[in-house]
Amino acid sequence: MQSSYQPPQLSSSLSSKLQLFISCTNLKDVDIVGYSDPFVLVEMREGSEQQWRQIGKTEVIKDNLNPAFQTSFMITYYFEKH
Ligand SMILES: [Ca+2]
Repeated sequence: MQSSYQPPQLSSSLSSKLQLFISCTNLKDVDIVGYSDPFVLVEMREGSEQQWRQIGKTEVIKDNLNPAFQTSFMITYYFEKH
């Protein structure tokens, strides 16, 4: 008798979409007048990739050394690789 069982695809079952939210605390003040105007540049490198790939950039928040950014980023997280 032949089995028709198919093992689940590991690569798809061990990954999940994540929504990243970014905040910072106690940033350095580099503005002469007021406080710094921070933003975050998000880059990712997956698996054997050599180059960092730009995922995106948050908005600029004026005069804030403890910013909580509104912009979020959807990424795929692979559980077996980290
Ligand atoms: Ca400023």
